[in-house]
Amino acid sequence: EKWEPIAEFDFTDITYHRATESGTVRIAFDRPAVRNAFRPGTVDELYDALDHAKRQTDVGCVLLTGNGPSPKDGGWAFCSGGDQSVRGGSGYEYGDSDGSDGTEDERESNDDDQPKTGRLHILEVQRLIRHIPKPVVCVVPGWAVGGGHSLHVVCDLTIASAEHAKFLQTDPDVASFDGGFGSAYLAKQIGQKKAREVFFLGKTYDADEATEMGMVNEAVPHDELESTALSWAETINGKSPTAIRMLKYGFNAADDGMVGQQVFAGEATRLAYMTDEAQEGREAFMEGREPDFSDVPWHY
Ligand code: 1HA
Repeated sequence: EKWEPIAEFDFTDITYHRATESGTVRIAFDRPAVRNAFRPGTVDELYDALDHAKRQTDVGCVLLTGNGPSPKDGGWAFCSGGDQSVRGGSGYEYGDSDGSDGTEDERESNDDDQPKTGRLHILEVQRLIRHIPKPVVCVVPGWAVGGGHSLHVVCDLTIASAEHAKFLQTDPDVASFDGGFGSAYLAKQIGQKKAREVFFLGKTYDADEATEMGMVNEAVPHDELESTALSWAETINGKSPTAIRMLKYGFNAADDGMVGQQVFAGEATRLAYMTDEAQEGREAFMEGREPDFSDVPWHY
């Protein structure tokens, strides 16, 4: 078996595995009967898994995918975005995976007189994918729709099933809109006209078209999707972790403005702390003397 479950979590809406032979984790939406739509609890689980993956210093790559096929009709999906069946007047409502209406606390938060706390924290997940110090590869076995499409956009790489992957933006159909990475960053990938077409016309694109457009790296036969993704991850895991991390943040920096600079600079500080120069600065302070940087070269 190539994967083993990460036991410390008791997830209901996602699965979380670690590869037995490499520093790769696989996070998958696990609601195939609804094309892997996410509800608030799904998104919270996804956040927790990604945050855990972030902290594993022996993990270099995250695969983000959707389990399938659907037990109902055999259809495949990466993710169909926000679960429309739990979308209420002011947000998305929490509920249990068994279809019941949730715990007492959750029900309370869904009371019509109460402010809804059942919000989809999907934009926080997008930011985590963006800032996690390792590549996130989106593995698309079927539909990538709405907020699911936006998730694939924000991932570092996308690999898609040649037979089953389909890319579609329905945001304006359901009166939702991702005015951030899902649209503006998509335009950086495929150009302004094409990105506006994706959102304004809501056409469905297959894996070859999406590859041609530049938002998918490669379309591969469905049977080879997971093994190819794993081999990409293994390739990444063989590279210099520092170089990969600095490159990811370098690619992000210009588009992420001051936050992009901050994230990049945080890594530069980490590297700088490892120098003799930084040791001298700290030691001088601790010893109550002036720092002596006279031996430090002004590199060119
Ligand atoms: O963009 C955002 C956000 C942006 C910024 C900030 C927050 C955001 C939060 C959310 C979102 C969004 O994601 S908005 C976009 C929400 N998603 C959609 O509008 C997609 C709705 N689904 C579809 O268009 C289609 O179902 C499909 C293209 C994904 C698949 O079509 P297909 O293959 O014909 O299957 P279908 O029969 O439609 O679906 C299979 C089952 O899955 C159906 O249930 P069943 O009749 O078997 O009981 C269907 O209702 C269910 N399903 C599919 N997608 C969703 C869903 N149920 C709930 N929510 C869904 N998203």
